[in-house]
Amino acid sequence: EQTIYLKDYAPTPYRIVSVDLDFKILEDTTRVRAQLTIEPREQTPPGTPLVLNGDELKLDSVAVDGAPLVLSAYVSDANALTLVEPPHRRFVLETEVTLNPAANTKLMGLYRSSGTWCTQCEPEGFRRITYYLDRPDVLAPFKVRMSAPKALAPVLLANGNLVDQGDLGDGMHYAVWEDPFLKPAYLFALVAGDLGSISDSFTTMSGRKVSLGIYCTHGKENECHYAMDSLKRSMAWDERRFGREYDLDVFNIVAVSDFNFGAMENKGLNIFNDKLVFAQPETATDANYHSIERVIAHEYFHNWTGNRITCRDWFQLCLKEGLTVFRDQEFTSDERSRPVQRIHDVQNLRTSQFPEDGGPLAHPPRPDSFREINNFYTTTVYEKGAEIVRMLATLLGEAGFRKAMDLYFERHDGEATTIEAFIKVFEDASGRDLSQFATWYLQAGTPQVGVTDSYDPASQTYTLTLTQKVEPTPGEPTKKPLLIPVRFGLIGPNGSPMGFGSVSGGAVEDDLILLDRDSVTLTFTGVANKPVPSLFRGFSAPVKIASNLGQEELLFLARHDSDPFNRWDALQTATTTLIANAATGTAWSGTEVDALRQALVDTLDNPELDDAFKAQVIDIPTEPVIGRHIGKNVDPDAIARARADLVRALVGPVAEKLESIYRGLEVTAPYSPDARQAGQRSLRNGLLNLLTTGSDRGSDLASRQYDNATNMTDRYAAMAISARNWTAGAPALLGDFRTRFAGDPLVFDKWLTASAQAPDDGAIERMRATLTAPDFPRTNPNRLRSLLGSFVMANPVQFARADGLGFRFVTEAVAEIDKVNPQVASRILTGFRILPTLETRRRDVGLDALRALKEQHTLSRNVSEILDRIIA
Ligand code: HT7
Ligand code: ZN
Repeated sequence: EQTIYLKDYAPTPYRIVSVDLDFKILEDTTRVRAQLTIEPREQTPPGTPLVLNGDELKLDSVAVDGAPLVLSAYVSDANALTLVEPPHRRFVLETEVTLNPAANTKLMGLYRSSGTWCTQCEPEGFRRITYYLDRPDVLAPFKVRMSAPKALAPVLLANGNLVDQGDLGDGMHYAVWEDPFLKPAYLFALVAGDLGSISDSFTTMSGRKVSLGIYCTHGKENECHYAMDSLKRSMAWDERRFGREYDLDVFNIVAVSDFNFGAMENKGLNIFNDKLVFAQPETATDANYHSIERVIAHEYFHNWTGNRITCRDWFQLCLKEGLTVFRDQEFTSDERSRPVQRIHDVQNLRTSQFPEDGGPLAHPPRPDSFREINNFYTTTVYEKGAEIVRMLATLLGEAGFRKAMDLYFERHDGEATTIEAFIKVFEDASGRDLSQFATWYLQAGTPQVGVTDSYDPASQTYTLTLTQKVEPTPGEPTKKPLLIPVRFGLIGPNGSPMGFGSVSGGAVEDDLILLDRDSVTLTFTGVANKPVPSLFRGFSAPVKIASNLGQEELLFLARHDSDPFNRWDALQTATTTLIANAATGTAWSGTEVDALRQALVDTLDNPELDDAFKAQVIDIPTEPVIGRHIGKNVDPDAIARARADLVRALVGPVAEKLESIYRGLEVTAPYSPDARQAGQRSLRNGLLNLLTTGSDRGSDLASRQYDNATNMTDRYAAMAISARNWTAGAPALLGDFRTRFAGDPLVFDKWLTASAQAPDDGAIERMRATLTAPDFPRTNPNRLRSLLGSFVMANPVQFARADGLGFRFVTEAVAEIDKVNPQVASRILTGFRILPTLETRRRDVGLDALRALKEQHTLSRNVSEILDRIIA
């Protein structure tokens, strides 16, 4: 199978000047006529063949400038159309193909979701619609005419502005959409269906009125208002924070139920997974509202970072995704609480990106080769990519960062560009040399930063040594040192910030240490007492910190650090260390547990902290996080036992107090998804979680909360907590939830997730029965991900069973799913990346399951690539 290399990049020999598409949508087939105005580039020699991409296409006709081509003038198959010797001038290529959208279960290209025709073209779906130069550096204006039976598709949408529409007789009607902005084919979109909608408008900063629409299945209109509100807030924020104004007269969003990803930023016509649009208190949780707000913002922000300025090739994916994730994180921080959002984002990074970066699927944010680009929409490209942009913002400061972003928009608007060009903008705007910094994009692996320090009271000198090391990753045996920004502070014995006279031995800019070598030793003079260092404030770099701090100092930081992130992190580190040590044979002492308990109770009692922050502090690290901390020879059963034991030891003496705080936190006001109310619920549910794992009180409390809940946040929490702790009440709650919400697919997903995350020995049988039930929707990505994705990522006890049952259950399911939807199958398979961290027995049975998958099935490129990288 072919590997594609960044080093082979070359522009196309032909340009596409404009695109005219005509879709005739009928019940069973769709005919696509494409008229592409094409010309050779100046340097293209006459006689250079023109090769257009296709994927599962069948050509009905082909003509150049209106004249059908003779057979010897072209070669066509499902994957390409080649004009052997195209005219050496501007010409119009006209092709016709016929598609069967209902049979398209891969959900790439044109497909049907619950009867609605819709498209997904990123990254290589447009070639499943028509023959084209399907790559992001081919930019063209698109005009789209579509006709369809009015009864089946009264709504006809595409990118840009609506320029014509009307009746055609015979029950058919048509619409013509024109997008004046040059765009790559991956941003093309079309929707045709019988849909309801809500509408609104937004007046931009220059006074233009933009019509906003959200389209959905009839009856769901009422559940779209939070998405609409999020959209308007996103539009206003991008103007305020980045000076970016929306550019078309229309912005439409369509919610569909079959979708491979979260959402897609097609120009002027975003298409969304319906789970990221629909929200009402009875069926959506606070976490769902939070995700809707974030993803609506993310896709909207792509209009500038992705659409107006796009990627030259797919190796540059991080250029749009990392930057846009950074922008959506900043949006949420401004709209809600900055420290809470930061903790949330770092937790996500540590739970999903660090394992990727430390395992067989590690790759640089800007990879230099791939077999299947769909496998590179990863947490490294997205979340680590966002961290890299955040470090640029840290290095340049707020004003410097904004100046650089302004220059980026000014210099590259309308272009398909690269990571190098992005870095250059930051260099030019700041006058800094960022060549070493650029290594973050080019090298895989999470740096480990070591810390040692000493204090000399006689000379009042404090010495701090920071080291960095990145373990080898696949294909990268040696690593270069990175430029790591370390935001820091020194804290004195009374808990107040400490000043110092001078610092030497390395680059320090205000409260920022630039760790740019394998080892940097800084000497601080004029330090009156031995300080406790607070390093990586706000998580200033995506690294693992091998802290030299003992439990006492960590608890000191938890109490005194002025940086909320580090206060939270100190307690997480203290807790993780105790559990990890216990799981590997070193028991904790009573004093350690008492001190940790006191720190948690003090946090809960502190009236100055908000509830959402407190909820994060009392959230005990999950088994996968502790497994990563241990790193090798991991025994998930031992971790689960140690974790539960520690929670019992922590909760036991204060269970009554925790229960009374829990009771006092009940929200009595009508439900609102705002950050304050959601924070209160998250603290209350965090306490329920502690009480359920750590005492006998939880099971009944959870069952009562479930019965009395007036919103999905509380009901789901009660069920999921019961399931995760497999309480006596868990089976009954799971049973009730399933029947109570039967018929609501998005709520069914919640049941699937809770059921898949339960660690009981019946989990696999329960999942197998669900998956093989005749009415299980086997082609719907949300259902499959809720069941299998949750299982592989969050249930190590059952997935990584020593008897191999969990691994085999997943590989057998993957083999079946792969026949229907390779993207979904390969993503589930990435769960096997934990194998190298497991104890030998478990690793071996996991590898056996993967080898059987490889030997017994014909697999897609998507699945083969992931499989080979894990087995290698
Ligand atoms: N840019 C999009 C990424 C994407 C995608 C979306 C839907 C289906 C398949 C997809 N493959 C890649 C989403 C985003 O990052 O905003
Ligand atoms: Zn994106």
